[in-house]
Amino acid sequence: MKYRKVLQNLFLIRKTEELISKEYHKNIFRCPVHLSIGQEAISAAINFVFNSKDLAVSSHRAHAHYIGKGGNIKNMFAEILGLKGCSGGIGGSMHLTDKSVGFISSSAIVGNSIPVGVGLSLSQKMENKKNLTLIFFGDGATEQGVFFESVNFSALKNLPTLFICEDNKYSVYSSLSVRQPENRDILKVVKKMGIEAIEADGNNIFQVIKTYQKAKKYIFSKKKPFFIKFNTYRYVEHCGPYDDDNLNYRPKKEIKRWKRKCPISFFSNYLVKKNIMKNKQIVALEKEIENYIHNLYKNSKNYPRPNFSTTKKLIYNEKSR
Ligand SMILES: Cc1ncc(C[n+]2csc(CCOP(=O)(O)OP(=O)(O)O)c2C)c(N)n1
Ligand SMILES: [Mg+2]
Repeated sequence: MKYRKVLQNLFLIRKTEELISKEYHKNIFRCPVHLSIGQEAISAAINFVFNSKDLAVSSHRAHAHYIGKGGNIKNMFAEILGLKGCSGGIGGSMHLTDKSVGFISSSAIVGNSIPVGVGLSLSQKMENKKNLTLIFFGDGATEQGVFFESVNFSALKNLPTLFICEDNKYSVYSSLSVRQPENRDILKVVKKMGIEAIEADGNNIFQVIKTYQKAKKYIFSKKKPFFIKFNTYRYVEHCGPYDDDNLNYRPKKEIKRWKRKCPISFFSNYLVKKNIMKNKQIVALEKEIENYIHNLYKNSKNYPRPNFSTTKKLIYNEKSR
């Protein structure tokens, strides 16, 4: 394993999100942001197993997936600033795209991108491609009707779909216990619908990589879809850059427990313990990436504004068919 590269990927996501968090109060971003601080390992592992021809779609919490898939971070900053970034400046944080690395789209409507991902995997199967589609969504999205239609269709047609549920235990302020009957296990539900499903520790990047490898092997050898549930936790508020621990919808003990399981501390401690990297080297790499991200952000401010007179062309209507 390329340890330094793994740590680099983790820092790329954390430092981008921290910068957005620090800058948010200036009111220069033209959209709300949903940060993945605490959930980085699931995205940082992507390019160790999948390549740019494997496609991906995501949800409202898309920055980490976009970066993990290799998306251009400068273009993403520009997009969030309302400039002509990765989605032409008309999408914002929740509608990211970078076709060059196979990151097709993300969507603000919970569950909305799941059938799009299944459609992409259908096209991969029809064109005999040796690639698959990664669909990232939250635990809340598994309560949408379209999730079940998508799982059913993918199972029925034996598509190369990898469903990736980031179970951070909450949908906005609601925990699983107030949303679903006790003991409903999404893995059992999905398995009964005909899809192999496993869960793993989403904060342990070794487990994440291993689980992705297992899923990929299964999808190509059995020619069937696969479902992963990664257990994880977000550290800041549902939408926005601050913590909202004062609202008390999450027990203090629970927050503390998950903060001790920080994916970056976990991996850094491993590297130090095994004498792979010294603490000093880790701190230096962190600083290097922080500066790198800062420069990308600075340069993204020079992008032009979108030309709104052309946006009409982008609206779907009968004539644009
Ligand atoms: C169809 C729909 N219903 C409700 C919302 C409001 N909403 C935005 S994010 C969200 C929570 C989704 O939770 P989850 O899928 O677990 O993702 P997480 O935010 O935890 O990453 C909700 C209810 C929405 N955007 N779309
Ligand atoms: Mg959630």
